[in-house]
Amino acid sequence: MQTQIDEILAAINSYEAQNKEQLEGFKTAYTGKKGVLTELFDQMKTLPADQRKDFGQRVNQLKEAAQLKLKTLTEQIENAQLANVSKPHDLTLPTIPATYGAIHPLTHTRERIVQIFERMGFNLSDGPEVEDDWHNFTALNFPPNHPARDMQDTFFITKGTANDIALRTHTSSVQVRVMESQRPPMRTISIGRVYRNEAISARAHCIFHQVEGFYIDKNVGFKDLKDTLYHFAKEMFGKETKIRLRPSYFPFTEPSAELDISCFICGGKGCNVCKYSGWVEIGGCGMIDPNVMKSSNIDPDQYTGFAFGMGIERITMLRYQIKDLRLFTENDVRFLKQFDGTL
Ligand code: 2NL
Repeated sequence: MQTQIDEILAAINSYEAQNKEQLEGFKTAYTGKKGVLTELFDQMKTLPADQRKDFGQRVNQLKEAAQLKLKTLTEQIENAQLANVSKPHDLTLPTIPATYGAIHPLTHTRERIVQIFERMGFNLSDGPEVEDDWHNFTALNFPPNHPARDMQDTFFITKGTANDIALRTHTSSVQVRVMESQRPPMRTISIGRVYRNEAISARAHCIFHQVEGFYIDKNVGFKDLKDTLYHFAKEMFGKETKIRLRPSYFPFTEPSAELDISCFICGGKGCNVCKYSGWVEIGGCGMIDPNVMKSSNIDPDQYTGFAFGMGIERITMLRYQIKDLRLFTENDVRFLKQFDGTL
């Protein structure tokens, strides 16, 4: 019995631990629940009473030795780790690459649009996203019973008053504010978030972005509209781009047209982006309706103007061949990381 305890004591005293695993090994072998010490204490209970006291004392000495050893080993390993951390930096190691954010693709498109129109002499206007009925509908020649004024299409904040408050459904409301507060000649664009009461899908969203612009002066004609949009299309989508205007209807312009560009993916030959038509729609345009001019106290007999509107998401989806609108608002880094970090 004595030799057995001496042997264990010798083993404890000579135990060496270089790492945490070996430290754990010590605990398992000696101080742990299933370790030698527990075993010896169990053995003690089976001894005749006259031997128990002596045995117990020795096992207790062994326990103290084991605990002291455990403390020493723990300290040794902790110190070794600290020493490791405070080692001088290895200057030959490659640096950790810096991770930069990326410009959101919608921001990228917006900045490019602003740049193109600013170079043509347009300035940038801004206005509220929470808008009144006058600026969002009435001043733009929307009749009182137009479907866009329906709760189904518009997020109203107050409804049933003389001048309802709603989230703007297009950026034309900003254009109205410019027409009211400035005098021709005026060339301006407004860009921003607009809201429609729509179910979210790959092709529709309740929040999206538009750019709208107008040019009002004496003798502004449809040719000026065409030239401006043609120049924009070439700058935005490449020199070879062609435009096409298809007759359409908007309450605020007369005549009105849809704006198509030749498909820059297939060059007009037909592909699944243009649905084999060779053309893709990017917005609408027209000559500003005389009623709209009158609402802002601009004399339609003296001045004429063109106006246009385009979807930023639509243009961005074409530029990068993005197939699902929801990607723009989900902020999944796997999507965002694919775009340039710079403008
Ligand atoms: C589209 C159509 C359009 C306008 C927007 C406008 C603004 C004023 C007066 C007249 Cl102040 N018009 N904006 C004109 C024609 C079309 O947008 O499809 N947008 C995505």
